[in-house]
Amino acid sequence: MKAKLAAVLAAGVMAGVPLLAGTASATVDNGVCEADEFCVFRQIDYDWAADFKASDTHYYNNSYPLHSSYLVNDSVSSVWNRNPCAVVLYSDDGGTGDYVGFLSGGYASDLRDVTVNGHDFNNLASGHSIAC
Ligand SMILES: [Ca+2]
Ligand SMILES: [Ca+2]
Repeated sequence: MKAKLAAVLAAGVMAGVPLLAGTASATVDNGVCEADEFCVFRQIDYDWAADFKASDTHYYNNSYPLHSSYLVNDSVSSVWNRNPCAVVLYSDDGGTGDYVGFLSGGYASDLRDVTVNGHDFNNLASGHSIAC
């Protein structure tokens, strides 16, 4: 069973506003979470970013740009959605499995605190879709 999207939108109001600075022109896949990007982080509290502007439902072939030997798949521990669109993060490859939604501006500083179907979402994400 999939979690209800509404149940996880609360992730956007969790404590800890991200302090990372944006720049005028964001560069995707540079390991810096900039304006208009959707970012996942290997560490809690927004450290080690993988930054996107498009959907990517196959994290198994993504590494963290500034830590290239570390794969994104099953390693995400915090999230910040700076994209103007809502984003759904999936537990399994191909946009399947459990999922958690992040409205534009939504974030979660520690996915251990985001519970979906009785388990937390830490080290689980395998892809995301972006849709306005
Ligand atoms: Ca960037
Ligand atoms: Ca997974």
